[in-house]
Amino acid sequence: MGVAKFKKKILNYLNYTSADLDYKIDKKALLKATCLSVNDSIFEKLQATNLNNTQQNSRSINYLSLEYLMGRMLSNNLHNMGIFKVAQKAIKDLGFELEDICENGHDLALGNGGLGRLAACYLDSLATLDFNAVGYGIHYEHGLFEQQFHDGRQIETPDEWREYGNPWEVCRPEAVQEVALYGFVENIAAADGSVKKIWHPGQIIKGIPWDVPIVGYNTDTVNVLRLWESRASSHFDWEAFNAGDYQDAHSAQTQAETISKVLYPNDDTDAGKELRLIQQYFFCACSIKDIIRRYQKRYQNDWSEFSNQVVVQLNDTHPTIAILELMRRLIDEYDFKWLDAWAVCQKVFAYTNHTLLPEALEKWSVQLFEKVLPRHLEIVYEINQHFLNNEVAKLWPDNDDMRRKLSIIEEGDEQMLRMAHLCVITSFKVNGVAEIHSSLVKQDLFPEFNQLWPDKLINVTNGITPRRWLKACNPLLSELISETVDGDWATSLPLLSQLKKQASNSQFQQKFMQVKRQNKIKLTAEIKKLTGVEVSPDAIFDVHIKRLHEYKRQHLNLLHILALYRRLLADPNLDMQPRVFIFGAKAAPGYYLAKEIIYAINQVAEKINNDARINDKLKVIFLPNYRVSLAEKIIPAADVSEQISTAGKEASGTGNMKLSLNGALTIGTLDGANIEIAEEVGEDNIFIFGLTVDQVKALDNQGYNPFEYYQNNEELKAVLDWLDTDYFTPGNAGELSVIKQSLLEGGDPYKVLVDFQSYCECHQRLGDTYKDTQKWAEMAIINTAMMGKFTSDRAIEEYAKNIWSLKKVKTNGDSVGLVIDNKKTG
Ligand code: 26Q
Repeated sequence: MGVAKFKKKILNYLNYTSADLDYKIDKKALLKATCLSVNDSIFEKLQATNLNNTQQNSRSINYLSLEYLMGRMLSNNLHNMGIFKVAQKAIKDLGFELEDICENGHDLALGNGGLGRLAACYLDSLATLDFNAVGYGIHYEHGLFEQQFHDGRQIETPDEWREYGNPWEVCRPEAVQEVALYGFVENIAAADGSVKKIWHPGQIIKGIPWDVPIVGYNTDTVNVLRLWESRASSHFDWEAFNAGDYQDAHSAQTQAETISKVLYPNDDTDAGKELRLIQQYFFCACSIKDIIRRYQKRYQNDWSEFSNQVVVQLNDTHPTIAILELMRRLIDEYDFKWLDAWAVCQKVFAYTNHTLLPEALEKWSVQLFEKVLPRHLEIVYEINQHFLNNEVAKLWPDNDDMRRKLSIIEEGDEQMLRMAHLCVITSFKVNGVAEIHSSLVKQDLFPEFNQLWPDKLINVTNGITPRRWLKACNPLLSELISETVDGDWATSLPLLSQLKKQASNSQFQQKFMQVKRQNKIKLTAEIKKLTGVEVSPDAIFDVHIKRLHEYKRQHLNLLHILALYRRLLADPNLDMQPRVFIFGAKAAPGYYLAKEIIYAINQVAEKINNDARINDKLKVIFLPNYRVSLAEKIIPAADVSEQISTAGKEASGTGNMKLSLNGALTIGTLDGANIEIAEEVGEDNIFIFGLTVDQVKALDNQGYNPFEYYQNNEELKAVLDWLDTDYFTPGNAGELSVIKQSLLEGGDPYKVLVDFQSYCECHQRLGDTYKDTQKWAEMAIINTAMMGKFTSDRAIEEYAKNIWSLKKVKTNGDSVGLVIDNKKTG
């Protein structure tokens, strides 16, 4: 498409859709018109992809995830459609900058953090690699809360992402589903002695599908992300209304619509809530119904092809109920024998584990489950009996300990369903998300399951899409790379290794660092805009961006900042490279200590940023409302990437990959994907510190006394004691003491004090290295050059080959623009 044609389209939409009465173009209207202009071509490709999948009868992967962190869509869709430059010129002709227009877009923030963003990257790769894939999720009315700081404290406000409509979604009334809840199960004895189960639900909810097109990069494939919104099944209770009972008429509707109202923040205190269970079931039931609907369009009631046509990936245990729902539908509605239904499920489901933290492993009270999903609980019992009596009894006969340990039902004061056990028992493959994580899943989390089924547990190291995380977010670096590297690195990221031979070339080093400097200058302006603080692009930009959690140890970073500050106060002429520490993090609303850590960082920032004595050598910036679109601004400008979780706690991390790809050097522990990043870039090009997984385990076994570290390290003691004073909270001594307490009396569960010394020394080395600008440039270039492994394309190819047995479906360009018989498409 040419510039003139695109411009004409935009103007058309402005006239006919926005009917701009002021006769002047407003940025929001221009954004909408631009989105609609590219949507024309996107939907054409979407239809063609659909038709093609039907014609080729291709097997599909159904990605089930309660979370998708898509971010903004316009710039990525333009890049993937190959019309970014065209749009840029067209918008310029209209007197605007495309970048400016994109800034008016709202993030699609239907997720919490890593797991949700991973799902979004995987959808991008699935479309780019021409796989027949559907993403299923929930159309939350409010995504992740927006974060503001009031007097340094986090305040949450609702995310209103659809306030002005969302141009990237289309409602699909033809695929509406109904979902049952509550009620009771009736047993009807048949003549042959079998028992027919009939579930009499207490409530019916409607699921409305909204489709978001997922555009592949440089290909004709456009897949779909299908998001379910809940509604009351009959729109309004007119009988009640006419009888004057307005409240009753409304309440059923309100209750039903509550289900998809809000995304749960990942918060342990929220686990176990009835609404969350209903949300999960609503989502699973709609998605399974839709998968069956699509299958039956092709095969009607012939079920023999189901497991050849359908594979379902469970993104963590959150969609586990899909297993029970498919069992229920096959047995109760399609008259499958129990073992036949089970055989289908075992071929269809695969499960990705994202955590080893015991408190994050999902459990549901049996009592609650029985109330909401009585029939599904019966199915759990039956699966468990088969499993214990056949599989467990075979390997460990008469072993009650083992039965207790592996059972889906955990005994105790309250019986609980262990969702991960159900997932592992059913799934044909279970994967962890980085080498170290997957081996810990085998060794520590599920050793007995690994003994039972030695080939079931595997690894697929996470990946990120280079389209969003380099091409779109860092145009200057992308340009430099494209000048230097042969081939399309955006689809073949390992091509970046060609940069390695430029790493010691001083001319290239200068260009590379010039790009970094430009990006830093840009971020400097953003920092000023968002916080009012001025920072210098000559300082080291040290970035710590991720959800706030004790295991991610933002407070270790804070203690080191306090140590630097103290040293500067003692000697304002200290030979230290100026540093700007940049944080971005949301804390779950109910996570008390995480919120206190945010407060502490903000208070320390306030003090340090206004302290004239230290000559601007240290600045601390906490950017509010961290989200995908903010990450896209921070990452290209980062010199240093903080990846400092306690070894063994971070399953993979993906921010580590994004930062390194954009030429930041990692300071990190040997945890998650950091280990594989170190392998790729070489240990000379990364700053590693701290305990290893084995050392953490040894310390846990022998018992650890944080007071010893406190007493034996003068600097550590001083910075911890500082938290008890009112130095950072004038007039309110002790406001920051909770952090110290958690590290001393609280037992320091994440070994912050143990790693403090080694972290400080590592930062010292890092600072010394930065002084050698050539050396630093060389290391940064090597980081970008060696990130090829971490493209989500590689990860998706591994899933397709090792788990899904999925072949690519090249869309036949001819079918684009055909008049399509809708009955034949899925
Ligand atoms: C649980 C109960 C109730 C409500 C919400 C939740 C909930 C929601 C989201 C629990 C966990 C999550 C998200 C977890 C997550 O993001 N895990 C991260 O996944 C990334 C992708 O694999 C990894 O890189 C990170 O290491 C891992 O922490």
